[in-house]
Order: sequence, then C-alpha cells, then structure tokens
Amino acid sequence: EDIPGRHSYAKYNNWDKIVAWTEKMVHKHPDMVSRIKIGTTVEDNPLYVLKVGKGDERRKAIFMDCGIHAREWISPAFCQWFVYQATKTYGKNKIMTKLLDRMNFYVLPVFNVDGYIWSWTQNRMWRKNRSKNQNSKCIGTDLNRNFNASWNSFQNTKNPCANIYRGPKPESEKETKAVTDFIRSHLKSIKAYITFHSYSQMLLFPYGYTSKLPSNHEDLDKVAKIGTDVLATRYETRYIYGPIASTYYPTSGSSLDWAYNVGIKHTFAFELRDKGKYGFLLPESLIKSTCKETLLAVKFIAKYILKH
Ligand code: ING
Ligand code: ZN
Repeated sequence: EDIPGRHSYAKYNNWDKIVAWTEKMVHKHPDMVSRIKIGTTVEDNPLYVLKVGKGDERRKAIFMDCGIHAREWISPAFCQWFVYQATKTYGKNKIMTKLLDRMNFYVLPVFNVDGYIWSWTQNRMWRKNRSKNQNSKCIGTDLNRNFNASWNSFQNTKNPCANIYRGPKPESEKETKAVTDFIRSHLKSIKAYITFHSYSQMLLFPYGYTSKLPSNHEDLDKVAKIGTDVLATRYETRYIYGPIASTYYPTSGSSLDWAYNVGIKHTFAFELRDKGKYGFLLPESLIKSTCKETLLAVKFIAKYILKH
C-alpha cells in the first residue's frame, strides 16, 4: 500500500496524515481503538491518545509516547506501526491477542505536535516545542526536561536558547501538562511507561538525575536485558541497556524519571536506530525493519507486565 501522497507505514507521515490515520484506525476497529483528546498544544493543535485494547479501563495498562522530540521521526513511525500491528494481528497472533484481551495500551503517537510540524516545514533538526520564551528571542522548551523530576538541579538546562531548555517551571508547557494530567488520572491502571526517542540503540531506565539506582533495579535490568536480546533476534541489531545517567548521560526533568517517581515501577526509554550513520535522518527504507524489531521488545515488556 505504498501510494504516493498517502499515509504509509514505510514512510514518514506528516501531522495531517497522522491525524487522518488516527481517525481511520478508530473507524476500522471501533471495538478495539478509541481516540482521546488529552489536551492541545501551544499552537492549538490537538493531542491525541489512542486507547488500544479490548479491556475496560480498570485493566492493567501501558502508556507509550512517541515524538517528544520533533526531529526523531522514526519514533512516531513506531507508534503508528504498533497500533497497526496490534489491530492487524489481534485474533491471529497468540501473544498479541492475549495482550489486547487483558490490557490496554495508551499510545500518544506525537507528543510534540508543534515541533513535529516545524521539523517538517521549517527546520528538520528542530527538537523542542514551539512556545515563546520571556526575555529571550529563542523559541521552545525541551519537553523532556520540563517534567517535575529534580527539575531544578542541572544548570545546563537553564538557557532558553539551549536545545535542552527546561522551561520556566516544571510542567510549564501545555504538552507536558496534558500528558502528566492524563497519566495521573490513570495511575491505578498504568503499570508501565515507555517513551520512544532516536537515535543510539539503547534501552534506558531510571534514573537520569542521579547515579543512585531505583529499588527495583535488578528487575528493570533483567527486563531490559531480555528485551534487547529479543530485539536482536530479528536483524541482529545490538542495543545497549542500563540506567540513563550511567549508560547515556545525566538528565533532569525527564518524563521517564517523573513517571517512575509517581509510582509507575516499570519505565523505559528506547533510543531507536541507528548509531549515528544517518542519525535523526534515518532513511525511509529502514523504517519497517526498525519497527519490527522494536515491536518484539515492546511485546516482551508487555508480557512481563501482564505476568507480574
Ligand atoms: N535523548 C534523550 C534526551 O532527552 C533520554 C535521552 C531519554 C533522557 C529518556 C532521559 C530520559 O536527551 C534524545 N536523543 O533525545
Ligand atoms: Zn529525544
């Protein structure tokens, strides 16, 4: 189904195509997919979460977000692939059927909508959202430094012109607030939080703001080890895994640490392909293979959550 100008899972889709795609998924699978508007962005675009699953709201759930950073286009591509594969393989694939019968997935396909549009139309390498900053000509807050998780502790996020600007206060951004409000109001059911970035081929877990290890470190480490092994079975793509601060770099105000600290004990961040050859400009020819291998790891994590 690769028709020029149309939505395709083998291509990067712009925001308009993704919106139309969310409508199509609900229309095609009304018993399995529903669309929830969780808020709006600074530029008044809608923030849509797709609820995927057969179960009612009380079932266990996993929250997944893609596209918190504008230029990481493979990330929204994965969220679309996930919803597509979930609906397509339900009733055929044993594991997927079990997962969707017993739990719900809340999928936010594009977190940073305004930034994503900007990356498509003005500046491919844009990362932040598009909010105006007081006393600065520089635009945008890094949504992944804007969460209330040791927000004030790292000086390098203070400059509005920096790519990792934390914003004037925690949850200052409409996008952050919409996501935290949604998660807080579903805390009883949400048992895992998974956020998708690119690039580096890593599977990360808390903490980013301290080198201390969370109480269930061994558990997280085990899930990440098996998850990355499972991912590699498909195309031998190697991921490294570990706590953010020691595996990647120290970070404050991230969604991952915030979600962990509000009580979601299984939180993971994927840094998808590649390791830098193309970086953020991962060619469209690599979308499907990247999504297929990643789906294996996500299904493994979901199975684990269902069991524990
Ligand atoms: N990397 C992430 C960043 O925000 C990360 C790494 C992920 C940090 C999860 C904290 C939590 O810096 C990219 N490429 O954006
Ligand atoms: Zn990122």
